[in-house]
Amino acid sequence: MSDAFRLTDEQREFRGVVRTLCEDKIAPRAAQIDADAVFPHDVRTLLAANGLLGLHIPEEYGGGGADAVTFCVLIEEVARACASSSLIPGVQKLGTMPLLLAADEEQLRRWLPPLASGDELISYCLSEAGAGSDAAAMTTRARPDGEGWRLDGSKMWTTNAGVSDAYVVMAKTDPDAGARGVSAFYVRADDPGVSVGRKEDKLGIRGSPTCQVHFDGCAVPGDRLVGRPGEGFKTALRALDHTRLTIGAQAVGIAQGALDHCVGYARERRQFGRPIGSFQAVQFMLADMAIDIEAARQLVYAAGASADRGDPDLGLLSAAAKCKASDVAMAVTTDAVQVLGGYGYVSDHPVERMMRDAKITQIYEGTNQIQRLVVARRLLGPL
Ligand code: COS
Repeated sequence: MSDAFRLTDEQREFRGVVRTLCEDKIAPRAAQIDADAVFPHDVRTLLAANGLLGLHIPEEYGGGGADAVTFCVLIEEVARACASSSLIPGVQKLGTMPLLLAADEEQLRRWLPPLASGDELISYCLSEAGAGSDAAAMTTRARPDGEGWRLDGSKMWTTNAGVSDAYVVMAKTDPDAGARGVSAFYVRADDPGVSVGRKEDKLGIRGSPTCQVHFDGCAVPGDRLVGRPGEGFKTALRALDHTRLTIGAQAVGIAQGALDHCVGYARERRQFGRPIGSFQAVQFMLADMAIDIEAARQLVYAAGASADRGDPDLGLLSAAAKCKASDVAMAVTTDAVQVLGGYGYVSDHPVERMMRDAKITQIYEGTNQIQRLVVARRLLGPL
């Protein structure tokens, strides 16, 4: 479909270039990446070489200086080919966002350039085994230690753990102060006391490693504190306001990939002497998929534009975009498997992988129940 939300000429041109790159170099790898369940270092190198791992980072720190809508276009196009691969730039933004929002100038000049070039990757550590939706219930501690801090605890569900060079870690500096007792830290993967734990065996996004990260008496210097003590929870949630819409873009990309495959299949596959696309039952399924994808895309771009304007209602729009687009992706990919019938259920076609990949978009960066909670709280205010 054409875009009612009018991308600029530059954004449309960018989309064309990225689409070609993804179709030529990433889509042919997607099935193998899923089957191997191994981080695709070749795709990381490809994205870095094309300046796509620091696209969102301001130019003064060596990045591409792209706006949020352009970043959505990138994620959508990579996810259309391979959802696992789209998490490489996606998580790079999630990990750098707390820095961009709260780090001081000296820290940004030190930490961002290797991330902008793609020489380094960074992950975001918020969730724990007992603190998922209730993120403020985290128990990871950071205690003052001489001039610096000492971190103890374990984080869970950390995307790209093990391949990342650095982690932004939310830890309690004042356990009695609830959400106001959390602080954010920049931790290097090779800092003493940091270790990567169990790698999860997942339903989808199997080429994107998800692991526990342990901090065992991990000593970091004082200048690793990001922002002020006690402001880490707000920094973490403000970062998610900027990146949940990115999950929306990923969901749109996965759904578009599934629809594109279905349309080709419906033209070719013949039953009862006719292409199955000539049956209204199939036509209406394809039409509904296209309508829902376009609606979700418009919401994602609207949230991106809200981020670019610095609107105060970004959190609401971002949560809405993530929630809507991920629900659409789950429905569209499930229908895509249905359109292909038995062929959709086996790995000869990509739609079963897309259906498995779509499921996580309803869960991570806040379950869709949490997204609805965020929207409802904005609607109702304090009760
Ligand atoms: N931006 C900045 N600050 C925010 C914020 C936002 N989007 N949302 C909340 N805050 C602030 C609040 O204003 C409050 O600060 P004050 O005490 O100074 O008023 C503080 O953060 C705590 O907020 P709140 O009381 O609403 O916290 P709750 O524990 O009730 O719940 C939710 C917050 C549930 C929204 C939050 O924990 C959440 O988003 N959970 C999901 C976590 C998540 O997405 N995890 C996935 C991680 S990536 S795999």
